[in-house]
Amino acid sequence: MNIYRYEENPIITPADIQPYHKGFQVIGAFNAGVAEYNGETLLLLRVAEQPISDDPNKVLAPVYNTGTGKIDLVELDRKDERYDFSDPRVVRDVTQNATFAYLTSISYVRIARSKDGHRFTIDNEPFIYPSNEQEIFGVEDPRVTQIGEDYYIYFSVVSPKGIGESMVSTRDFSNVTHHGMIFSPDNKDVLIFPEKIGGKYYALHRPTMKSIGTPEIWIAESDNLLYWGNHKHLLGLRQGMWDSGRIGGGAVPIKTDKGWLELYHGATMEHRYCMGAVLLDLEHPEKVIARSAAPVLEPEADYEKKGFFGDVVFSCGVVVDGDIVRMYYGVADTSMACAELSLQEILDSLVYE
Ligand code: MAN
Repeated sequence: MNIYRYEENPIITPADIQPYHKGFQVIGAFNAGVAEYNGETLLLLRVAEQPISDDPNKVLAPVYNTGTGKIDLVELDRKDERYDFSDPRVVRDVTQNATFAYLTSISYVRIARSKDGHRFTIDNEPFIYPSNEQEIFGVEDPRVTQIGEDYYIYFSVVSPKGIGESMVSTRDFSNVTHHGMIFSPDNKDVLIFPEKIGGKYYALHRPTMKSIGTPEIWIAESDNLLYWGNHKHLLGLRQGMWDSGRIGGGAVPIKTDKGWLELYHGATMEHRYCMGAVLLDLEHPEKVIARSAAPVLEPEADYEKKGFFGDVVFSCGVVVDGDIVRMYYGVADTSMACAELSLQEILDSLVYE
């Protein structure tokens, strides 16, 4: 597979972004949703900000306060045995089956705009910011589906009640309508298809089971994009392969004459995240036709291997221009990169079921 990684990668780094919160540092600008609007490529960046702690023994966990609209800091002692601090992303509660007690940063969505797809100017203000009880630990990993003039943006919302997916819509990336939670916890990686199929909207989603089952991709249908039903399991993990630990949808499905091409992420149990592809039937997207044996893109470059959480390439959106797939992707939970791939080469690399 020919992969052209941009020479200027990473194209956006935390250093390019002014913190929105006083006393915080930007530790991540990654996992951006992608939209084409008004002749520009928009990256809906997940910006992660972390409170600066001057005491190395203390972790300051940021929590959005729905009353004041500000971020409160919860002070945690690294020696406190009730908590596990080993994962840089989260603080786990050892007494509660290692569930997340806090996140170590808070994420929101900020827009970066570009005319050439290479050089981006970043908005000063957040675009989607926590606003309710379900979002007090932040909003993450947005994806954008354009249907006609409307852009539907959906993202993970994180709170002590779990991680679900909420949706907003906009026509101008300025005025936003909130539609609430469309997939209840625990669920992530929703991808809405860009058109109706057989009179229904379709979405991929990724429930995370706590009792039985593993984090795999499901498909659901809807009449109105808000209420989703007829859920079916679509794609599973594969033991011993690059997608053996967890999988989830990545970019909005691409319509080709061979079927819907979905670029999805897969990780091993050791949390090495790669991108791969699956081809779904054009008229019956719940049918898998073919799938990548090897990843389409895997962490190889230094900026993909090293960072806040290394060995991660994670795409939430692409721009398709003829045969060229411009894949924007988060690297090491830190920055944004871009690579160009050939649509035909991706299709040719798939193994038919
Ligand atoms: C995982 C990672 C983090 C994220 C949390 C909550 O640990 O994807 O980046 O903040 O889940 O969604």
